[in-house]
Amino acid sequence: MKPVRGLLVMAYGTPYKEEDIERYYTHIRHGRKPSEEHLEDLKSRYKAIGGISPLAKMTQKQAETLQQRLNEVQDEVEYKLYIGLKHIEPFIEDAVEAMVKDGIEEAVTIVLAPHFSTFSIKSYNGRVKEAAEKLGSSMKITSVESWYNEPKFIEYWKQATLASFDEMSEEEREKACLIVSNHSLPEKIKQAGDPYEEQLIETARLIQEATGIKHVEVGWQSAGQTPEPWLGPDVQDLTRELYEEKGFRSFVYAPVGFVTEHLEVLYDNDYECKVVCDELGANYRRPPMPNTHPLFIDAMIDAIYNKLAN
Ligand code: FEC
Repeated sequence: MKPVRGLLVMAYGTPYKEEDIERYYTHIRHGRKPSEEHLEDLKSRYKAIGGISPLAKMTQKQAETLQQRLNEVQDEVEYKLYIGLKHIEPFIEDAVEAMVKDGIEEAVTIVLAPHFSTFSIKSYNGRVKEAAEKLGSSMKITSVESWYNEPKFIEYWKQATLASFDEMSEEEREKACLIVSNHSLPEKIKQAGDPYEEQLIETARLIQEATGIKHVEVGWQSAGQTPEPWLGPDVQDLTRELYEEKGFRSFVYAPVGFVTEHLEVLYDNDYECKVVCDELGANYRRPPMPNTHPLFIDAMIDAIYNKLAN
């Protein structure tokens, strides 16, 4: 029998039904209940995308596809899947407990987010380590920290963005700009040497190099509602500026920091950025997210094997 290796796939998590929204939001806010106004605002955003987010189903599908493919491409170990979420059950700690109960001695972990930051990946991995230590487990854990520059990940976005540009007439293409974005984070992360910003800039550079698209800009989206400064420019402000100051008339949005069509893409891009484009009289395009595309799944497999080899 082959040895079993745990595969812990982690993701942000989403409310499963409307009644979950408040406790989910409270968890995101480190246990502080949101104000009635903020809660209503979030509820209305979920309503606008159809009630709940497709994220829960897609996380499950992505994780299962990754496990299946990992068991196809190699014959040395049997990967056993565990899913751990940041803000709703099954929590990261539940997944670690399940691995320990199952007697898993070795595991790899990966977060369904390509860019490293202390706010995101470091906190996911920290929770894994802490949970294992609390349970007195000596499980060997290998954690992938980022995969923003994996060649197959870039290839996915190359094909997806070029398909959007191919839909344009020659004339439209001349005045079109690709906006590559990620979730904004408080600017203070930069003081601590966080590589998050540079990693997004590098993803954008690699996509531009691979596609030859002439006009590529980097933007930030979905910033939180706090008074401190967040990484910018915000994609909506950037769209206006590029329209007014540089004369672009078509925008292709590639929110490469996300991997599926969830609230931040369906609302912040497909609704909010589209509203800005409509107001300006510009064209809005957003290629499909990676979801379970084979290039995307294989990019994560390459990242796992690169990490295991080191
Ligand atoms: O589809 C869905 O239901 C949920 C999608 C969702 C994803 C996601 C990813 C990231 N976030 C990151 C950072 C922050 C910071 C705050 C924050 C707040 C929210 C709120 C919702 C939410 N996030 Fe999120 N995020 C998603 C959803 N996020 C809902 C609360 C309401 C709002 O502000 O819109 C601010 C927290 C605070 O107030 O203290 C910071 C980062 C990612 C990408 C990495 C990852 O997936 O882990 C970074 C998906």
